[in-house]
Amino acid sequence: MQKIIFTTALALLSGMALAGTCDTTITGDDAMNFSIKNITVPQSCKNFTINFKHVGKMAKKAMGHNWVLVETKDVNAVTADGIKAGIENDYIKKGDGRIIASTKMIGGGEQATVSFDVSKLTAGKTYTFFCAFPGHSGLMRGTMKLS
Ligand SMILES: [Cu+2]
Repeated sequence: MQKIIFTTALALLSGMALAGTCDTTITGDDAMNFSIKNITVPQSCKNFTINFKHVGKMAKKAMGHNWVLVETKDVNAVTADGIKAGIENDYIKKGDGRIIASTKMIGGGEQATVSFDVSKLTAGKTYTFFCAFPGHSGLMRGTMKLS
């Protein structure tokens, strides 16, 4: 009996460790800060998951945040097209093929999750994640790379 409990505990622990390497949690707040600025994605992951939380109190229309991943060279153009798309489209141009992954726009107290196929990332390229709400991407941005 004890051996079974021990084995189950080990299996749970190793499962948690594996799951932890292919996802990360990032928060955004009312002062336009992302909690992390660099994300490294292990090449061994098939999919990578972003758990995104808005830990502020402000409403989406005043201080909305999303998490958008693009190749770094595309940040400015994707941001500009997103502003034209408006809040009804979460400040993302419909069908924008430059966007690798994005969450919906959320307000204070809300959360959103997105998973993407790691094969979409190329080793040696630099990727940038940012918030597409107008005026936020200057502060709310960070880099992602494949390890
Ligand atoms: Cu934002």
